[in-house]
Amino acid sequence: MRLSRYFLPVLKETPSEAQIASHRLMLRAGMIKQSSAGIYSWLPLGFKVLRKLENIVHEEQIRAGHIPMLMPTLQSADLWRESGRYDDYGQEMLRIKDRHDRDMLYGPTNEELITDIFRSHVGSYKDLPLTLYHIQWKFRDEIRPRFGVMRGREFYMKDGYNFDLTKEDALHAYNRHLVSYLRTYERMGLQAIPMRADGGPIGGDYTHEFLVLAETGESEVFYDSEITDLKFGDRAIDYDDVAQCQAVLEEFTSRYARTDETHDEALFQQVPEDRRRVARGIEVGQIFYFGTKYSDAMGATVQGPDGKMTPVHMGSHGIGVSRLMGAIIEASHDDNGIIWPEGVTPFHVGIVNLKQGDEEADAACDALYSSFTALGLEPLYDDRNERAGGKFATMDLIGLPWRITVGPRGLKNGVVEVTCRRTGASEELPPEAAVQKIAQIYATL
Ligand code: P5A
Repeated sequence: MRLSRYFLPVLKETPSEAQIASHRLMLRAGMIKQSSAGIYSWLPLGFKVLRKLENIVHEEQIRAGHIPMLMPTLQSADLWRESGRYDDYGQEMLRIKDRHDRDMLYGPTNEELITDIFRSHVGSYKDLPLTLYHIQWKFRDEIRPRFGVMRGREFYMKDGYNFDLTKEDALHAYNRHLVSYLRTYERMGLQAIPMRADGGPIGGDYTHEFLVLAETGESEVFYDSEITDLKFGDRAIDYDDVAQCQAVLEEFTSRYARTDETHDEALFQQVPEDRRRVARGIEVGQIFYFGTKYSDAMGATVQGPDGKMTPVHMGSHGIGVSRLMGAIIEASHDDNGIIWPEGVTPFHVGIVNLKQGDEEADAACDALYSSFTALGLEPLYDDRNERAGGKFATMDLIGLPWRITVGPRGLKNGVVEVTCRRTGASEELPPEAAVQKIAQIYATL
């Protein structure tokens, strides 16, 4: 993409309404624009990152054997009356009437809708296990929407639902989700720690939240610092292997790690004092096992091997896809702007032309652009007639991990400058070597 043809409405001023770095930077980098409280338009740069996050989530869900689908945002209130949650959900639910005076709602989550689909089409244990998921907009009429996409009213969520014959099978589904979530967050350059939490309006008392540690996080968390040494990494995993998934769950949840809702001071005191941490975190996902709560209420049963009808065991599992963008920026920025991890960056590399209109510089930039594109990488080429300082400031603000600076002086010596956004380190390389270096970095992802 050439910047002269893109739509990147960066702001010079720091917006006064933004209290935390991610919100400020997303507004300044022209990624989002508030449309009303807690509701945002996703401008091209923000939308690009959202798609990247969504793709990673899809890839990891499919790898785990979960099946993608799409349910609507608007739901009929009748299903929620069946589960008893229509009244329970309170003011967070946006209630709407259609022209026939029927009660509708903008879905805050989809347990009822998916249970209805399941009971309409599945009648035998032979069709189990089954995990269906979608990535869809949700609406929760939060009393205090704030921090930009972090606590929105309209937000993008991946929500998955497992249906199993037994509690044991459903717990395997739970473990599978835990493993796939660890992989998902790590691919986004994040460490998200599973912590025992509370079921809240979803239900169930077996649930873990995934938290990214950050001073600006909304949750208070208590944990054993040893847990931060754990990495999932690129180990091989067989999602059908019950023991293997269970072992990962045990490895990642055996140390003390809880949100304030389930915090137990007496247990916490058993952690050696030098490892006890009280901090704040951003909740980027939550997994639940709630047994037969919805299948009992809504009659979702299957015929078991003994011929008897039995309610299915269920869980639901959510990732806050739009919130993740805020969490990544909170975890990865400096005074000059965002620093995207390579796995989610909107463009792979920025090309800055120091002397637009100079024949050689223009030709060298065009050649770099073609080389990257031919390799399947997306460059953002700042081809505007602007001062170098302004171009660098924009590149730093939008946070592309790699920048190539091209100017007549370097070209005389046959080199361009490659700069790493994270470290600020630069090196001079011939253009082909610069392309190779950057291509190699992305090839290992
Ligand atoms: C699990 C999937 C559920 O709703 N039902 C379907 C279960 N869980 S949850 O924890 O309530 O939400 C899942 C994740 O969504 C994100 N999230 C939000 N993101 C932005 N703004 C909000 N107002 C908001 N509310 C929830 C969180 O990341 C949460 O973990």
